[in-house]
Amino acid sequence: MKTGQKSLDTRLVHPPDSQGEGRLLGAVAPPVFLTSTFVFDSAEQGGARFAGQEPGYVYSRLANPTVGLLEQAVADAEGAQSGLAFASGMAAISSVLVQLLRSGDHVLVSRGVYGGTFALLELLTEKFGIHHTFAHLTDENAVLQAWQEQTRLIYVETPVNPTMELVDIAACARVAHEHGALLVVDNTFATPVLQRPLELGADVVIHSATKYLGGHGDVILGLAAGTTEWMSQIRLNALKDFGGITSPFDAWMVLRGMKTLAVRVRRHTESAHEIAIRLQKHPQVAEVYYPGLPDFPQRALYRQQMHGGGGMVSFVIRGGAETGVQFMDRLELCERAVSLGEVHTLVEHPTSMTHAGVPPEIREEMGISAGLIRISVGLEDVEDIWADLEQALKSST
Ligand code: LCS
Repeated sequence: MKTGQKSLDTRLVHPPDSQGEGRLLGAVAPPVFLTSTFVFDSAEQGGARFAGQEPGYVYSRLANPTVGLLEQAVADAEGAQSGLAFASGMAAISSVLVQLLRSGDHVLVSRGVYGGTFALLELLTEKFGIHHTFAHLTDENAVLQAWQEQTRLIYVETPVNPTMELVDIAACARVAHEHGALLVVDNTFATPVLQRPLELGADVVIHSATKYLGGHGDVILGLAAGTTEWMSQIRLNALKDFGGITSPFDAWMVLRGMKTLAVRVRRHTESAHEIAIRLQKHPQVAEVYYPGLPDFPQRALYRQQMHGGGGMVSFVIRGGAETGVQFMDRLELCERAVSLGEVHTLVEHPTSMTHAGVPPEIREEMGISAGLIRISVGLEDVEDIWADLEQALKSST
């Protein structure tokens, strides 16, 4: 937090509004500008706006006031100069990567990313000759060892989905910058409440706002934040021309979600921590992956870059995939569903669901075993969540 700046909790409730557009007629909640285009007072004015000689709206694929409020909100939450909103987390990731990379470049990737990101990286390799390799980027040496001559960008998730391994953000930023490269961090799992990648040296931060930022399981949206220079380039090229923009209504939903982000993330974290501790003691559970646990293998890194373990817990059930499927089918309160970071507790099986498209040998290298179950701990009473998990674990012995 900068001196004199209000705390993140306060800023999430009162996000910046540089043009006063969120307070029209004194409305406490911002208007949803459901308009595709904007009228010019004169042809000359239209021409001046197209030429960038006069500020003002032109067309909602280029900019929209409601979407703009969300872009300001994410920039403020992440401590960035500017933000951008996209149709989905994948639209954000693909637009950022296409803008920052060119044919022949190499991308160094955390050992484990969301299945959709994995598929996108494969597509970039096959169609555009942008290569990538995965590595455990857990300290500076590991990053240096994995570095290649053509590496232009490091792309990481941390905690990694779904193994919860941490990537050393500051070390990645140092090595990338020493080589004139960039670091992009997908901060979906941790959120700016628990981790601030830009302050640790990252150049661009990305969110699937479908998850914690939206928070209620009712919207798909992606966000990016970074310097005004990078964000303007992405807006004027990848976002405008590929057209993966979000709707003003969806932007409004995420703006509303972000107001309660800090409170929700704290409660998600508290409950997930408790669930992780109880799972560790359960005889049906072989291993628990949760960064907030006192015996988490990367405890020092956790303390260095995170302010809480977050709401995601993964565990390995004894008996492999078959027991895992039985466990999932017996859940009564927790929902069998992919996605994460919302009010409902969601349970999924990465091998057959989110990471089914990742070849088995790579899945294995990523630490995704057949018995791995991922829980997105929701906002229900933790005792009710545990009672459901426990009864499902008991009957799957
Ligand atoms: N980044 C991360 C870390 C994700 O987990 C996801 C989606 C995305 C990006 C893509 O965002 P979207 O386009 O869906 O807004 N993760 C999902 C998951 O784990 N289950 O279902 C979707």
